[in-house]
Amino acid sequence: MSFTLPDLPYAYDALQPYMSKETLEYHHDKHHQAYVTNGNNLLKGTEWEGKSLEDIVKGSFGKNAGLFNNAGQHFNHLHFWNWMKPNGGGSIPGELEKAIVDAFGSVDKMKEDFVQAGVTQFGSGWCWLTVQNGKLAVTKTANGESPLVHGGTPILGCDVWEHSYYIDYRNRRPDYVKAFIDSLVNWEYVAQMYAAAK
Ligand code: MN3
Repeated sequence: MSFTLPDLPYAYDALQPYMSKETLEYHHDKHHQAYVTNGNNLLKGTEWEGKSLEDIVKGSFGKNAGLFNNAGQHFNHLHFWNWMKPNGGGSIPGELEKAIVDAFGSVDKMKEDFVQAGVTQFGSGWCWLTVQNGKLAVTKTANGESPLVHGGTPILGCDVWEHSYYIDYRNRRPDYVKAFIDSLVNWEYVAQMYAAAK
């Protein structure tokens, strides 16, 4: 299976004022497209040709850095577009909310931990809400890694590479991650991933 770039699930200007049209044009059309193009080139002739994206990501980790970086970022971005929606960040579906309260004590504490993980990820990477050993946890990873290659199943991730926020927030990464968790998250999509992961 080769990688393809899907259209955004909303208009380029639909996430304003939290994420601009210009950011989405660069991030989706240039950055994600590059992972797709480079990933396809690097996949050719490898043992992972014809495998599912998740198998390629897990299989190439630690074995083929070029392929892993591009396939990992393709996986991360496919979900990232769906982890956001216009007028996002509202109420969390009941079963997921209960699991968050069980794991963190409150929704606010989970959000605080999530922002802290994004802010303290040194350099490029992602912060995550992940299912690890049947329980929800907040983690962070560098570059194109995700909980997939650390024994977990990601259900929400925020891209903290500078290309994701520098046009809109400049160096204010904390403001960006806070806006993401408070005003952009598509909790219905997160709840679907949680239901499939637990
Ligand atoms: Mn990105």
